[in-house]
Amino acid sequence: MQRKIRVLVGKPGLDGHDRGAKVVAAALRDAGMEVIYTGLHQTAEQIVEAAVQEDVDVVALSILSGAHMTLFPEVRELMRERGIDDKLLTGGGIIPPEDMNTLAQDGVGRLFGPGSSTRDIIDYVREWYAAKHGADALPPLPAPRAASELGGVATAVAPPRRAAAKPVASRPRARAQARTKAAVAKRAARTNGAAKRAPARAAKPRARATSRTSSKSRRGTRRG
Ligand code: B12
Repeated sequence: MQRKIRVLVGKPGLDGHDRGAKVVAAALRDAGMEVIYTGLHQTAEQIVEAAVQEDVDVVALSILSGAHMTLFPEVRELMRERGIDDKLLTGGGIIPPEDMNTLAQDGVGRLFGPGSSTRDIIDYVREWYAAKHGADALPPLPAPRAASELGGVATAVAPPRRAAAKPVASRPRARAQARTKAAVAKRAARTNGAAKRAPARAAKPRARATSRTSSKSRRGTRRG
């Protein structure tokens, strides 16, 4: 029978880095999984208790504090004690490859470091689930959601940002830049006129001022 894969994303210890956990939790959810995020500062006991109560298939820890060599074995041991060591224990964070290898020997699944693709994480969890329950038990991946359904959140299926941007003329910053350019041009025209009317001696510095203004306005044009 097909059902959603249930994943507990846990943040054990004093580690306050929650961005990776949230990114991964959202990606797994968007891939059709049922995701429970524990929030920050959980003990290993709290995480395993939640895994038992929520009857999850996967316990996924995010650890960027450097305490992974303590926390993964602790959670693995508690999972054994509670009889849920047939579930997948995986995760990621700042974990050196040699530590990943050591933890793999203790029954911890694949671990993902910085820059890992969420696609790889999704595939890994789905492959583990298919290997345990059979390919027929694997629910299909949901169709990518349209940008409109995501309330403006950019995803791979959202149109490129520039296409969604307001037309240049209606943007307040562009309007302000246009007003500045017009004012500079008006001032330059006035200065030019004065230079023409003024005696030759006064014309020189004004001409320099004019060229400084126009070089500034040229730079402004390039930036804008
Ligand atoms: C942003 C950041 C912060 C932010 C955190 C904001 C937040 N709410 O998350 C702030 C400024 C608060 C911060 C504080 C600190 N930080 Co900091 N921080 C970073 C930084 C620059 C980026 C982390 C990040 O968000 N990356 C983006 C996310 C998307 O990537 P990610 O977390 O790595 O997640 C990916 C993978 O790791 C993996 N993954 C992660 N979690 C999970 C979970 C599962 C289930 C799976 C499958 C995969 C997975 O998949 C993700 C997608 O690719 C890193 C350096 C780095 N380049 O990694 C340092 C870094 C993590 N910080 C570090 C340190 C030391 C600290 C402080 C102790 C500094 C201090 N002295 O105060 C404090 C600790 C704060 C605390 N309470 O814990 C060190 C950790 C060193 C270590 N463990 O050996 C790092 C590595 C910087 C360094 N090079 O020294 N930090």
